[in-house]
Amino acid sequence: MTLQPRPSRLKSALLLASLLGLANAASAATQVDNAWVRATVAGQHASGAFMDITASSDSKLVQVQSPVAKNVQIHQSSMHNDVMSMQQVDAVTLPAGQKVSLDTHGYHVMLMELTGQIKAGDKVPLTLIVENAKGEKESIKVDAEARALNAPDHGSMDHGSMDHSMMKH
Ligand SMILES: [Cu+2]
Repeated sequence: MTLQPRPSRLKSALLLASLLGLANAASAATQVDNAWVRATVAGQHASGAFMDITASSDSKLVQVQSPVAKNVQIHQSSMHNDVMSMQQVDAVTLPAGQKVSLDTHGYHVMLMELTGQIKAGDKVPLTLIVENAKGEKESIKVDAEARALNAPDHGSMDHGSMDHSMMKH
């Protein structure tokens, strides 16, 4: 059978490619855990994404992309005289080996101009662009689970109860 070598060579090439892919994933410089997105109600145009990010070397989160939103920004919430506000930031600093939480109190990923409703249980694809101190960029893909508005795992300040449409972005 003279045809034998070609498919088997192709197969081993594919196997090699997948092994290399796994090796790349295992050595990824930045780890993302507990990614979730707040589910929305019909007609809501914005939502937040939250996660824990740990970079292996001094880095910064410079951009986030998602197919569910036409405009994705990185925001920082702050309290001034009991008034909550948030503003866009260029990047989030990720010190080497230190877990940085994007949560409902500080930094978060703002998904704006949503293309549709995000329902609890949906998997929302996010691509994080992280830049290290050498200026090298790494993109990390995560599937964030959408959780209901009343998800109980955050503190007294409920980001979800705030009406983003009334906030100055
Ligand atoms: Cu925001």
